[in-house]
Parts: sequence; C-alpha cells; structure tokens
Amino acid sequence: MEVYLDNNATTMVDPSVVEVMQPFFSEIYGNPNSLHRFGTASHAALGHAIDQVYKAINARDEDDIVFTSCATESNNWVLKSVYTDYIKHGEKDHIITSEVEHPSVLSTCKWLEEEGVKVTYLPVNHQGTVDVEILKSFITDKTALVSIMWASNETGMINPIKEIGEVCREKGVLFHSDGVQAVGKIPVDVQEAGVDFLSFSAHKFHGPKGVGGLFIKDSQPLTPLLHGGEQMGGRRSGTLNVPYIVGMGKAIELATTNIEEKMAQIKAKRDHLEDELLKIPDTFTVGNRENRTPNTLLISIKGVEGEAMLWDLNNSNIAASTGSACASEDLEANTVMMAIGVDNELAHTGIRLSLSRFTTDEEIEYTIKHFKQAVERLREISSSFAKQQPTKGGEVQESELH
Ligand code: C6P
Repeated sequence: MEVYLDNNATTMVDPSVVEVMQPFFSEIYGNPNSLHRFGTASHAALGHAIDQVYKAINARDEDDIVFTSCATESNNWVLKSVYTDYIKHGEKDHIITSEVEHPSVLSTCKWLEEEGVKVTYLPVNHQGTVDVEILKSFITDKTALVSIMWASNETGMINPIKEIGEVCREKGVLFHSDGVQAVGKIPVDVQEAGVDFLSFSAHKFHGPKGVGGLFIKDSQPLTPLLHGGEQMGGRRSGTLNVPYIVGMGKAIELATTNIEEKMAQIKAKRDHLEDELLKIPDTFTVGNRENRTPNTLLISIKGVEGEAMLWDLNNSNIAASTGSACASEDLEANTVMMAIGVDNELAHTGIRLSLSRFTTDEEIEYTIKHFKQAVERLREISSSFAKQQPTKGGEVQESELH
C-alpha cells in the first residue's frame, strides 16, 4: 500500500479536473485575447472558470479575481505593491504580519525591510494563532497593511479572520490573507471576512500546479507585479494559461460543493488517526482540533527526530513531512513549534500529516500500524529517550511552554 499524507504540500489532481483540462491543450488552444474563433472559444472557457472561482469564495464581482501563477506570486504582488502604492511615496511606513507565515510572505517582508519598511512580526499564542487584541495594539496611523494567513500550512490552525477584518476596517488598514490552506478545505467567504486581498493556489485543492489567484476587493487599483499586455485588464500581464485555469475552476467547484460534508468525512479520519497516535506515550499535538483545518495534524514524538521518522515512514510507503515542503531540506526545528514556545528538542520531532478527500480508512489504519512500529523502533535506539520516564501525551498546553 502507498499512503500520501502530505496534502498540505500538494494534492493529486482530481481525475475529473484532468478531463476538463484535456481539450485545452491541442483542440481549444487559441489565445483567449485573440479575436478569431480559436480565441473566442478559449475566452469563453476562461469566463466560466472565473465564475467558478468567484462564486466559490463569494466574491462580489468576477472582476475581483486575477489569475496568477501561484500563491507565492499573489503574496509577493500584494506586499510589494502595497509598498509601491502606499508606502514608498506616502505617509505610511509599516506592515504587520505574523511570525508563522509562509516564506513567500516572510521573505518578502524581510526584503521590504531592506527597502526601509518597518515590519512587525506578531507572536502567536500556544495554539499558534494570532491574538486580535495584540494585533490591535500594534496598529498605528502609519500602518498600511496587515497580512495574516487564514489557516496555517504547518498546524492547520485557523486564525480569527473575521475579527481581524473588523479591526482592520475600523482602523482603516488594508487586510491581506494568505488563504492557500483554507480555500477548498473550509468555507471561505471573502465578503464576510472583510479581506481586501486573498491569495490561493490550485494545487492545494486537487487542481494543477502552477496556477493560482488573487482576490482584490472592489478591483481596487494595485500596481502590477508583471507589466506587459492587456491581459486581466492590464493587472497581470502574460498570456493566460487556459488549461490550468479551466482546471482550477473545476477543482475549486468540486472542493467547495457540499464542503461541510467533505470536511466532516475528512475530520472523522483525521481525528481517529490523532486519537490513535496520541495513545503512544509522550506524543503531543499542536492546536485545538475543533479550530483546525479538518485534514491536518502536527504531532511531536519525544525522542524521535522528525527526519528519522520521515525516513521510516517513507520505507513503509507513507508520505508525510516535518513541515513546509519548501523548508524541508534545512533540517531546522519546526518554525511554528518554536514560535509557540515548545522546547528546541521537541520542535525537532514535529511530523505533519495532512489528509485529503481521497484518503481512505484502510490507509489510515495502515498508517496507524506503521507509525506505531516506527516510533517503537526509533525510541529503542534513541539515547535521549531511554533516560526519560514516559508520560501521557496530548495537546500542547500553555503551561508547558516557555
Ligand atoms: N505550502 C507546504 O508544504 P505555492 O507554492 O506558491 O503554490 O504556494 C505557496 C504557499 C503559500 N502560502 C501557504 C500558507 C502555503 O502553504 C504555501 C505552500 C507548501 O506547506 C509548500 S512550501
């Protein structure tokens, strides 16, 4: 058996998504900006995909959606263009984000600091989420933007997005949310949340890689990241990747139709997996599972290095990760665990397991069995673990953190 539990890194493309994309490679291949019949056929498909996307996130208008190559591009675009439009020649000089954002936000913020922007990296609480009162205390009349992820890629923990949106509106500050791990996993309503910008990426909800988007409230002006032709009204130039956009439209429609039902099914499997793994002494999970994306579990196993565990799981054909796929080669401790105050040794033992709607009960049972065997084997050879008395594990509590 092969078990793929790294769906926060990327997902399998749904076979029905592949099917709708197929004709747009060699049959309906016109440039959607061309005026001949090849172009108008592609253009019509594009219009349908925009409809699917804007309805899925409850945008007010289809013009509020701009397609990009991925969420990394969307995140870069918002941050760099808010700098160009509101900070570089204006009165404002400040952006607020959190310590646990994805590197596409954090690295861009570091770059902006070199350009003279003041950036506040908000700490997170023991659940790994942002505290609204702390956010409020950092907003000044110099703050141009707040950028806080909707849900964490590492823990699945969901931030209080609606409350953050209210604070930003009240204070007259723009609000961007990286919605990559929320769209297609939990209900996302951009109007209810009060976000000005929302980034998303198709490959996180069973669409193709290399296509994503940015929701821009009321199509407000934002200096383009890519200048060029008139595609997307000149807001994002470059010939549109029609097959991938068509695939994203279908994928978001499939993921968000009856989403509550899909969430309940995935959550039942995740909760069972979590309950069983927590029976292993000295294992800890991060964050209250009721406030997590239903597919995600970050678990620490005392005395077992995350990389060793991954290796063992891989030998049993189980794919997991120690955190973000784009940081998997640095062998650093899990960044979210460090941010919430878990000790360094435990933060090196984090394993992220992320399910999808294609994960089966048999795969979960197989994972439970092989996970337990791997822990047993690795603890036997762990010099640090042998010296300790086992304790009952569970969700990491505030009192255990420093
Ligand atoms: N996170 C993970 O293993 P791209 O690669 O551009 O499609 O998406 C980037 C991105 C942005 N924000 C969040 C919250 C994300 O989770 C990701 C991708 C993967 O966690 C790969 S690093």
